[in-house]
Amino acid sequence: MVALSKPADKSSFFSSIPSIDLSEPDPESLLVKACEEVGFFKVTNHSIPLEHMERLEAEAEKFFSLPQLEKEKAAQASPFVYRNKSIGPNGDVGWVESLLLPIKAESISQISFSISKDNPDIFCSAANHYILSVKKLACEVLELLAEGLKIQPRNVLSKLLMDEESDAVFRINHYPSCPEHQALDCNVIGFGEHTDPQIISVLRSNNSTGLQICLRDGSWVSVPPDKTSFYFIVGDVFQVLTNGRFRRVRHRVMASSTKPRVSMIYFGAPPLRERIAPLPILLEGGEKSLYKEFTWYEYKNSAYRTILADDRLRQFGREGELIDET
Ligand code: GA4
Repeated sequence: MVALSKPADKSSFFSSIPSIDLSEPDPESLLVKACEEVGFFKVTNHSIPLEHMERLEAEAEKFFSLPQLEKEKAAQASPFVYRNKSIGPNGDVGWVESLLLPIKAESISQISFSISKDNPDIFCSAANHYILSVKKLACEVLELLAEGLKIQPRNVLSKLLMDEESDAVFRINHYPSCPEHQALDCNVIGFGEHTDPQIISVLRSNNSTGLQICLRDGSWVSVPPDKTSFYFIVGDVFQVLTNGRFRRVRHRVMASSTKPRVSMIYFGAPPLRERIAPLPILLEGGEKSLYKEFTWYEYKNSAYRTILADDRLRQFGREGELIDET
């Protein structure tokens, strides 16, 4: 059921993944460079305490350790989506089980009763707390990026996430270890390669390996585990908003034969009605837009008709313009 990849590419940990220390003065230009060159960076010294991350992680682990039937039953009665070894609606599979949660506080409170029967308040408060903090951090980084790009107003990007109607989602992935594959010289795909459709994703995982990103030259590199930091992933819509200046990054997760992985990802998205096109100020020098205009609703709908590895942005490119990639 779960795809096996070719033998591992023996990629070493990528020591030069951009790492941005938010406590240093003027991180803007480093952030812009990271988005332009890699589409991926790590953020350290961000002021979200490790206990807050671990509190939600522990709650999620409790849910994932329930009997399979109970997890499936819980999901039927609730607005969240639980998936086991299946990703999206079009047949993608992976060695992963996930919770996909809407992020409005009312929904979280409703969901908590299904996720944690014994103690819904603990899950509810841990999830709300974590999501609010991560959203705040994402907005802070988007504001620094706007400054680095010299675009006004400073909240031109962050307001899309702050909007009451923002279509952001939150995902918790659990990659069980797969000891039965230890002897084989192949890797088990946890979550197949893809780009995120949204603006920016903020990922945090337990101290486990598995996440890999694809560099401009097509090589895959492993992201070193770091449970205290956040990894930021440039999504398709951010590439459009910057007219290709920032590059979305393909990424994937390999399952481990020894250590289970838990990751929590906030996908920062605009409201469904939002029209997506390059920011006008970035076209002032006479640069042409590389993309046809679309709403986030249109993009999301079309994304849900694709399979994971597809290039979802291609059909929104203007004819004759060279858009991607390596
Ligand atoms: C990738 C990023 C997020 O995990 C996600 C995924 C979504 C899903 O699992 O339901 C998608 C995938 C993601 C991209 C294309 C479509 C939609 C599965 C799939 C085949 C929640 C998202 O927003 O897009």
